[in-house]
Amino acid sequence: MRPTITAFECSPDEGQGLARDMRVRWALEEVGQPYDVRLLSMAALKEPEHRARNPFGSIPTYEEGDLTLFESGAIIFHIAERHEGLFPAEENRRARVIAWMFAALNTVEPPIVEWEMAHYFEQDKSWRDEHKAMIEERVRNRLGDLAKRLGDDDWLEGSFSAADLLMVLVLRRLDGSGIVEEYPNLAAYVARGEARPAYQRAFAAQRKVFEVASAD
Ligand code: GTB
Repeated sequence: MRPTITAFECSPDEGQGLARDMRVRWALEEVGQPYDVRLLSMAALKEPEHRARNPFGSIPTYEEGDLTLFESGAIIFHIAERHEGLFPAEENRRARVIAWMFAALNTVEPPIVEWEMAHYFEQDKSWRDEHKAMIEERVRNRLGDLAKRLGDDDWLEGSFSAADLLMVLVLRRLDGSGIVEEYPNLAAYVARGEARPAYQRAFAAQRKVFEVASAD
């Protein structure tokens, strides 16, 4: 059954693929599953109709028959379970991929989100520089550990998996900061993810939404 996902009608990232619908688009492209997109305004996100899909009034969501899911991690997990290509067949490797999915969302992403908040919303605060430096140290701690573990490997667990999909997009949230570039193997890892044809298709699809919206 063809799923429907939700995305911003007018994404604040202006087509850079930083909003979390990109995770779902990329996963669906990796497994070759066509999908429909329901575009929502910021106001529509908070309407009861959307809150029935996601109690927090956020994107992305995923509807497939009588199943409605929210939380990008849960959606990627669902797609990976039901299609070939994002989870390894071997049980222990699959368990380790799942651990890395949690690591991307629970261990690496939180300080990066904090960095974004400080970068975008604390510009006028007197304590901004001190706070930003503290957060950057936390981000560098995580990235340093991740870089050591990845080493010269292409992907986190042998071949490309749902874990890499999430980790690459989490790292992309630092685009423009120069921090990922301090770890050449991580920068190459992100570039490898971005070079995948499925990533390119997903990126082009979300970019098109921005181009159509800005042509209006
Ligand atoms: N934990 C949830 C998940 O993983 O699905 C988080 C969902 C979430 O925060 N969604 C954001 C949202 O809907 C969009 S992705 N926000 C609107 C709201 O809640 O009212 C976060 C995001 C937004 C914009 C940019 N950007 O412009 O660069 C990047 C990331």
